[in-house]
Amino acid sequence: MFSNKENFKNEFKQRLIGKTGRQIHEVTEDDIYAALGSMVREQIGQNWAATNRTYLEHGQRQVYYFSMEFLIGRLLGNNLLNLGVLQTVREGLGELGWDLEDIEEQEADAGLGNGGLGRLAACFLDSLASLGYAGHGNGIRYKYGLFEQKIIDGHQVELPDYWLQKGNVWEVRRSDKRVNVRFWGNVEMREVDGKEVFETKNGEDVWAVPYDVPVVGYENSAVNTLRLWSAESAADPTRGFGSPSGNYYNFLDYKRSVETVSEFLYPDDSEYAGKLLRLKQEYFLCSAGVQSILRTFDKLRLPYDRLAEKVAIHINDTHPTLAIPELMRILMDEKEFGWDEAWEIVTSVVSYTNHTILSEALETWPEQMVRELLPRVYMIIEEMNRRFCASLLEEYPGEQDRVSRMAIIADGQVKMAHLAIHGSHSINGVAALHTDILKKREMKDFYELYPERFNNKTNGITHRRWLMHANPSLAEVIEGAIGSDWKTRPDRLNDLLAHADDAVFQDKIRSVKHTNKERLASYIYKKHGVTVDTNSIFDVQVKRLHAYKRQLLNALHIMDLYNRIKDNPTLDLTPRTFIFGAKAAPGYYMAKQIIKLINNIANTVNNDPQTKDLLNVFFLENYSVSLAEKIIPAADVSEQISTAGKEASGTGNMKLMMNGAVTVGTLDGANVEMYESLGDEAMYLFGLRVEEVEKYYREGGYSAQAIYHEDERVKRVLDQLIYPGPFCQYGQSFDPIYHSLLSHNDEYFVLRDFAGYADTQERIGMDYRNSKEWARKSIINIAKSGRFAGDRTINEYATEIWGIKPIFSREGVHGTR
Ligand code: 26W
Repeated sequence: MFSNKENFKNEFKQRLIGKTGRQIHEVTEDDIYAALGSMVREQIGQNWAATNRTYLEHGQRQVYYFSMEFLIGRLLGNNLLNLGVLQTVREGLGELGWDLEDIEEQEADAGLGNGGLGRLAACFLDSLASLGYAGHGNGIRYKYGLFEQKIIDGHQVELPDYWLQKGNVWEVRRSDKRVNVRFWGNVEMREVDGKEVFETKNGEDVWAVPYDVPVVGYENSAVNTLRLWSAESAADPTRGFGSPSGNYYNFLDYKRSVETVSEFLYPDDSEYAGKLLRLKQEYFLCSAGVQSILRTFDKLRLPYDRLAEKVAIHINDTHPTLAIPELMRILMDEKEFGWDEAWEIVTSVVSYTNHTILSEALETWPEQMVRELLPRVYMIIEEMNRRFCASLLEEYPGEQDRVSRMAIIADGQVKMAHLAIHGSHSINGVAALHTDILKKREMKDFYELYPERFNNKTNGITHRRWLMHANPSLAEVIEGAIGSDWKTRPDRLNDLLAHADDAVFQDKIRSVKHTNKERLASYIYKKHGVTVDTNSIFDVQVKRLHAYKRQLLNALHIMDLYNRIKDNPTLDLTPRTFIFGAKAAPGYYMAKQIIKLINNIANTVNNDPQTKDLLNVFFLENYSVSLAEKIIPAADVSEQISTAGKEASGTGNMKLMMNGAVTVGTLDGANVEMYESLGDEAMYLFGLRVEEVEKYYREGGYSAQAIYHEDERVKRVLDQLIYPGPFCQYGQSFDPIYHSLLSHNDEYFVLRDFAGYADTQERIGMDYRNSKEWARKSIINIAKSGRFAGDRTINEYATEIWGIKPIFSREGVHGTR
């Protein structure tokens, strides 16, 4: 089909006409996308079946990555790239008069995630397949992904994201592999041959139906599986579905209520307690995932005490922790294992990654909710807790306090992190600093108990999507300089260092950046009707909106720049375009205020004749994977300015670095490791260090008020938050922001870091003018970014946590058994 351009064109035209019943000059871009997508899907299908067969015959351990989020974005371009047919298709379509990029735009983003954690899961799937590991995803097929964001009068408005509206060419529904998930009910105990046997009666049964999405490896013919579960009613309408009064309308109501389980993704609700439906979703994912893994294992005809040889389950944060008690349940209630043997199996199978230090984001569930919704699972958690606490008392005699701190159930809550740590053989943080903080602070007690379980795996991103696909012109220039080894060995990007001072190469890097900036500018023009100065510095902050990420610090600094220009219209400033992209959780009031503030600032500075040539601000609505792919290649400056100690890792920092942006950042998360590689010559550091932040928290030694009174610039911008300041259009006043900084003493040290940030930004503005030096910094960033490729991370997980080796390689399949 794709063997050469002519074959492709012929086959494609036939399909297009066959599929649409239209003549070639009548087809729409949608038709083209659908026809091309189905062709690619079919091509993948061949290798998919073969991969599954290979894994089964090979008999090696397979990894299942359990995650409530997979923020995949679009697949067409990525699949063409990994299949190695991108060039053929781009040229073929071109000759038929179509632009592949326009066709790609027809695909809806699979936005099944909030942010970093979900995108990490998607990057990991790409690396697993591309490195030839038997590693699959297990998630939920939400009918609605993360909301679509509209900005109306500067405010965020949320709309449902019905991403499946036009269908999804990549998925395959596998009704034959559906499994039953039971909620509610009551547990009955019987004795059989002197053994206690438990069964849940009168529960509500829900079918979990898998939709499989192929995950294509890069030019190695491996195709792994992302299995996404959808909830369907398991009731039989002819049987009154359990109740004698059941009738047709009841049935429809019931069906609808059951299907809400996989209806929508919860936007990060770290600010507010979760809901019953979220708990249902978590169990739904875990129970369906575990059952389906055991079915695959059954094909090997091995005893279950050998499960861990063949299966690894990795849980992405605590959201899928119920996999632990669920596997216990099945081993004990259905496979007749005793507690101790079952426990041994479970802990050898499961490993866990923590992604957050914010204590308000640590999951807990009301004990009663778990007991009612999942009665048998609750019994098992209770027993785990009983045994765990007893063993702790033995280990730490007399230390009742420590035992209560560590308990899995305490104060009427089930603590998911405690359950996850106790039930796993490996616990990892996502950057060196983060893992350190977990060991020393957040999980200190557990680290003392299980030191050997703790380890670090610094995050990484797939260079295939974020460099080769998102920034093809950069990839080409890199290839021109160092060849193409880096495509399969991203650490080889390091070879670019030899070219950092080469004036011709610097020119090429600069010109690629400029082209990307023009591409983004034309997107902004289409969206906002505004022209952007592509010679200005493109300064980018794109990420979830959260107080600790400090978009507010960026915003206050822009206000200050505005003031300085107004005071001195001939101020010697390098023109800058500040670009923001961010979604706020719908119930997160302060985050939404900050979005409104940024939009008001944009309104003021973009329209003031004195500032508009020096200062522009754009808040690009609906930040998503596909928008990131447009913004990131165009960035000159990358804003990574979280309060030290708060950002577990960050991954946007890595994507921007890989695309040649220079970071202004704090020593937080993976920035610390970036700085290790880059030093002061290629990265701009500012702000409090973790130790200083911690000291302030311990000693209450920080006074936001004092800074407000001492620093005139700070005082001025804060006062401008209040009506009738220059950013208070339509009578808007930002009192809540003002008070969070002054009355509530600025929890995230925005004011404390303001001066350092402003000075650093001033230096950046000056340094940017030296275009040779700037290009050099940019090249060093690209060169050193190989360390942050997901391939490195996945190799570490594979050898140090999962104990697996690659099965596929570009040369073929590695030896069996
Ligand atoms: C309980 C519901 C919930 C769901 C999602 C709470 C919090 C979330 C977050 C959005 C989790 C998240 O995305 N964390 C991020 O994970 C990245 C990958 O490891 C890290 O790079 C980021 O620092 C971390 O914030």
